[in-house]
Amino acid sequence: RPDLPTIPLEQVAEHNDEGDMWYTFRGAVYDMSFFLNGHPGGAPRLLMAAGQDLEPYWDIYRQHFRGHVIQWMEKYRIGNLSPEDDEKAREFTHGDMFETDPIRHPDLLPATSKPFNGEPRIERLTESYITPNELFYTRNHLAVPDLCPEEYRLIIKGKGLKKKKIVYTLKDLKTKFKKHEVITTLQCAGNRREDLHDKEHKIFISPHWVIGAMSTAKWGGVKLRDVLEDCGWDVDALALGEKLPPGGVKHVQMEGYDQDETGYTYGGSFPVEKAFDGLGEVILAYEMNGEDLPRDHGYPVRMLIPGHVGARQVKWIHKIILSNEESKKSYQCKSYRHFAPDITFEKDLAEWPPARLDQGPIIHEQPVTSFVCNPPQNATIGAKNAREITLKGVSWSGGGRKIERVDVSIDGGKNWTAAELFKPIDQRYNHHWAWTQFYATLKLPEEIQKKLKRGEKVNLDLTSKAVDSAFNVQPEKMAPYWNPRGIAINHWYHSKVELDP
Ligand code: MTE
Ligand code: MO
Repeated sequence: RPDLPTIPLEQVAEHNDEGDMWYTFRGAVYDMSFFLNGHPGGAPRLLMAAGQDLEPYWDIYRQHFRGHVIQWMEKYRIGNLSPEDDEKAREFTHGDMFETDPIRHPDLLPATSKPFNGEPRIERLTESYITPNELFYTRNHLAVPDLCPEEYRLIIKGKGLKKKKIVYTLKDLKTKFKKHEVITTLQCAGNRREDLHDKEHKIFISPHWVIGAMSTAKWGGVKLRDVLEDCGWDVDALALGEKLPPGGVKHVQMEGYDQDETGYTYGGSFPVEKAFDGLGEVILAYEMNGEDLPRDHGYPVRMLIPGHVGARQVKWIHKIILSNEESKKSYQCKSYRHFAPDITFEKDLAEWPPARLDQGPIIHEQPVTSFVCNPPQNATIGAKNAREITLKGVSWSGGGRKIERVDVSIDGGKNWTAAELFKPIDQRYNHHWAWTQFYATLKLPEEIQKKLKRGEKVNLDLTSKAVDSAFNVQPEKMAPYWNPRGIAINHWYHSKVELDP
C-alpha cells in the first residue's frame, strides 16, 4: 500500500492508551482504537501491546495467524513503516509464558499451540467408552500453571458463610470430605467451529476445532454441596426448596490459577441451584480416571459441573464466590453467547458491549449432538466383495438429557436406520452426564455391491442424527443457527468415505 504515508516508529509508540491504540505488523501501521472492548482476548492484553509491534505477541497467541484476521485489519491500516523501522519493531522480544507447559500426546491434533488446544482423532473416541487421559481434548485459554500441591489453596467467599473467607488446602479436601466419583462427558461450546467458518461467514474466535473437542472421563473428588455445607450453608433445606439461598445468591463464580501477562485470571459462573442439588454431582475433582488430574486438565483441583458446557469446568480452581451476579469475566459474559445469524463480529461485536447484548443468551447446557467417528473422514476402506459396512460414533446431550435414539445413514441422510446404543454405565433420569456410543452394521444396497464386484470405487456419505429425552433433534444444516461466536454447533456431521474394491 504505497498510497499510505510512512509513519516513524516513535510516533506509533505514542499511541498506547485506551481509545488511542496503534500497532505495527510486518511493516504496516494500524489504528485499532475502536477495538478495545471487542478484542476476543480481552482489553488488557490489547492495551499491553498498544504502540508496539504485534508479531511477538502473536507469536505467543498464535491463533491470530489466520488470513482473515490480518485481512480484516487492512481496513484500519493508516500507514507503513520504513524498512529500517520495520526491522527495529520486530527486535522486541519477551519471555515465552508457555515454556513450562506439559508435553502433549502426539495424537492430540493441535488447533492452536500457544495456548494449547488439541483434539483427539475422532476414530479413537470409539475405541473405549472412557477416553484415556492423554487423548482427552484439551482447551486452554492461557498457559498451564505449575502448582505445587502443598501450596494449593481453595478460597470460598460469599453470602451466608460461617466466615467471610474460608480456605481449604488440597489435604483438607481429600481428608475432610467423602470422595465422590462421576462419569461425565465434556464438550467445548465451540466444538466444530471450523465447520461454521467459510468465506461469507467468518468466525474470528479461536480455536477452530474440527469435531473432536468432546471426551469422557471418570472424575473423582468432593461434592461442592458437601463443601458448601461445611462452609455453613443449609444445602438440604435449599435443595428441598424450604429456603432460598442466603442474600439472594444466584451464581457460583469461579476463578482459576491461570492468568495472562496482565494478571487477568480465567473464570466463569454457573447457576447456584446446580450446586446444592442433591443429585447434581458438582464436584471439586482431584482425580481423572483414577489418577491425579494431569496438569493440562487442572492439577491439582478442577471444577466439574456435569451436563454443563466445557467452559465452566474451571481448571486449577482457586476461588469460588457465591454471588447475586454472574461472573464478569469475558470468558463468561462475552465469549459464550449465542447471537442471531444477522449479528456479525465485524459489524456488531467488534465494539463492546454491542447494542443487542440481551439477544445473545449465555450458554450453560449444550444441544443434542452425535457424529460418526469410524470410519473417519476421508477414509479409504478396502471393500473387496463387501456386503455391509459398520459405523461407530458418539452421541451426547447437555443438561443430563439421555440419548434415546441415534439414526445413521450411508447416503448423506436420504435413508436412515436406528443404530445400536451402548452406554455401559447406569445414570439416572435427566442425569445422563455421559455420552452414548452407537454402532450399526448396514447392508450395502445391491447396486453398490454390484459396482464393487465390477471393481468400481464407491463413495459413501456417512451421517447420524440423535434424539434426546426432550425429543430435541439435530438440525440438518447450520445456516439458520449460524452465530458469530461459533457455539452450539450440532448439525449432521458428514463423514465422506470411499469403498475401494
Ligand atoms: N479452566 C481454566 N482455568 N482455564 C481454561 O482455559 N478452559 C475451559 C474449561 N476450564 C479453561 C478452564 C474450556 S473452554 C473448556 S472446553 C474446558 O475447560 C476443557 O477442559 P479440558 O481441557 O480438561 O478438556
Ligand atoms: Mo470450551
